[in-house]
Amino acid sequence: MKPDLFEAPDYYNLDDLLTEEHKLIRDAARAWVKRDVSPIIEDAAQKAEFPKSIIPGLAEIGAFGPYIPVKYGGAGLDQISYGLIMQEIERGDSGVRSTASVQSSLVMYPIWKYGNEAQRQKYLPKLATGEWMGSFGLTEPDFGSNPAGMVTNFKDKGDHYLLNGAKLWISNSPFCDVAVVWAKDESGRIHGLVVERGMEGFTTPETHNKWSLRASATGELLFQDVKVPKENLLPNKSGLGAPLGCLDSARFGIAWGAIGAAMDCYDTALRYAKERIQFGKPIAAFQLQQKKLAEMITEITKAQLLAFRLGQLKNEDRATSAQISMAKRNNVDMAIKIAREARQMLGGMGITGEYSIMRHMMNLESVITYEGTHDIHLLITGLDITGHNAFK
Ligand code: TGC
Ligand code: FAD
Repeated sequence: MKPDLFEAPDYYNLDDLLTEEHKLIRDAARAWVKRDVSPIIEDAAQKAEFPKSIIPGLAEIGAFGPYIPVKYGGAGLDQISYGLIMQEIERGDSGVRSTASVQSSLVMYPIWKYGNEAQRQKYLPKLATGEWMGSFGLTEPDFGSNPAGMVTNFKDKGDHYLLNGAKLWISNSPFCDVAVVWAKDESGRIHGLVVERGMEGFTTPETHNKWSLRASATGELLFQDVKVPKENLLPNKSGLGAPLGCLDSARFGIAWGAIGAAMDCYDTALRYAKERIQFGKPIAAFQLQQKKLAEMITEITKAQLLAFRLGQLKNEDRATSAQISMAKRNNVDMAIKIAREARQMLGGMGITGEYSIMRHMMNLESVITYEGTHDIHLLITGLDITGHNAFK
């Protein structure tokens, strides 16, 4: 892979809106990605391996629980800092950002928000350092966009719960130490349970043959009569709103992360276009290529503004789920379109692993599907503005 020469576009001087702390956090994450992710990520993706060696680095830049209070091992930062960290990590690779999103928003967040003090003390500090890695089990083979239909369930057996079922498409599952699993009780109400590796009947087979997020490990969570101690149930929230609340936090991070992938594609294509000579001129001098680049920077700038404003609203605890959906949907769509255009600008070189663009493009096919598909987020906006539910 070519050396990482990334220069971040900031067409509307958005840095002026950031605090010094935001910039320090962002720049530290950016430098870490350049130093520790870029040199190894193409190889990891080609081999379809999650590069576990980067776990301590992710913890060091605050990517595990950026907004979780310091007393639980988190970084105690605001939501814009969280977004900036996700942006920089996904600039490197969406799969690496996935690992951080899951750990922070889908594992640490529910334990922090819905867990009791003993659960927070037990799990959060180890998750913050990466000593323990987590996964989040909501999706099932027959229930993806419609998680309310889940069939994974647990029965009260007096001194423990007995858990049965299967989760599919679970990021980090093959190596997770703990899994936050959503399952129905005997009355059909959804609860979160923390399942630990080593519990009898709990297995995590890996899903192979992915053309997307190849540097992220994806798998199943299988439960066959797993005895889960009663103290592992998250007591402070139940119902579908509990897992959906976690998704709000992760979708927010993705809205920022996708900007990183888009920035990397744009920056790579711009540099290439200035250097690549055809018909005696740099291809950057042709109108057709300028149209692509001009539209890319326009869309990136719009996405940055959307994410920044959403970050302000989230800091004030005023961001609605529908606002988060709009940003996730828009920004991932923006990134995937930029990746496709940027790939073409590199001609044949664009399909090789010498450049990051094709990897971003393939990764974004997952990002546009997980955490609510492109269609689902449109329907969330539709419901929000019309009051009519078009899901069912
Ligand atoms: P609905 O009747 O609308 O809602 C049920 C209850 O949930 C509440 N609620 C929310 N609460 C918090 N945040 C949200 N975003 C919420 N959306 C809804 C709602 O108020 C209600 O509460 P209550 O108290 O009245 O019961 O539910 P529905 O069954 O009609 O479904 C709505 C729909 C389709 C929007 C929802 O099911 C959905 O978002 N589906 C998409 C599923 C999804 O996103 N799955 C993601 C799995 S995790 C993942 O992909 C991780 S990828 C990780 C990575 O690698 O980065
Ligand atoms: P389906 O729900 O079957 O959807 C298929 C198609 O139908 C889509 O185009 C969808 O938009 C459309 N559709 C569905 N319902 C409607 C409707 N009402 N109206 C119109 N169109 C509709 N899940 C987890 O729980 N944890 C994870 O860590 C996790 N990580 C993932 C990692 C990867 C790499 C991938 C690919 C997925 C991951 N997921 C995870 C699962 C992800 O959230 C689901 O794939 C996603 O929610 C869609 O579900 P599905 O794949 O079953 O598609």
